[in-house]
Amino acid sequence: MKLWHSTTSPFVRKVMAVIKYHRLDEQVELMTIQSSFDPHSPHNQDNPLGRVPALQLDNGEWLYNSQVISEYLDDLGAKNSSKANLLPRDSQRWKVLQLYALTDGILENTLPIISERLLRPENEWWIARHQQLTERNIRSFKVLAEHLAPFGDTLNLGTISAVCLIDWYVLRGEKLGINLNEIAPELVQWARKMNEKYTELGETQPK
Ligand SMILES: N[C@@H](CCC(=O)N[C@@H](CS)C(=O)NCC(=O)O)C(=O)O
Repeated sequence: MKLWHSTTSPFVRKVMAVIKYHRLDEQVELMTIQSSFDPHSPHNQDNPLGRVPALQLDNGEWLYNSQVISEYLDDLGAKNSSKANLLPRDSQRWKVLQLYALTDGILENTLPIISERLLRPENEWWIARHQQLTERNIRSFKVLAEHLAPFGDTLNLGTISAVCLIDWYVLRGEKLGINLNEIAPELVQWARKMNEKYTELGETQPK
């Protein structure tokens, strides 16, 4: 299999954590790009959506979207090893998917902000929209903390997604004009503990 990959993307990191958890490293060749926003970046030839991650299966088919790819690899890994699924099959499944939906929603709310702040001059930023999205994100971080609490330090696709989101927010905090340590210090602390406890997370931290 081949994976369009970037070292900073929280979506890619989630997939990488699944790969490491199921020890699929040797089955997936990483193709690392410099900028997912670059229209000339080679991943655009394989993913019409222009996004990373994208995974090519051994039969040549492509999978787009980090959640679809993560679930595919989680199924594959669980079938070939004795490790439990990261997306549970029991009633916990919906709670884990809800965590994923919250983290994905915050990231999708943030992408239009970060792309402008990284790539456009300040006088072209749509400030009112950034404020609206940021307010939604701040509300959502509080709800995320409530939803995370019952999981403690367990590892699943939802808690992995949350760690990837939180660390990415800390990495990009200055550009975003948001200090997550002020808004949700308990989340930053929780992510730090998760990174220490699980090599899948510690080894995939954004650089
Ligand atoms: N919902 C998608 C989002 C993927 C995504 O937006 N990735 C970013 C990198 S962090 C990207 O490729 N952005 C390119 C662009 O927006 O042009 C997923 O879960 O895979």
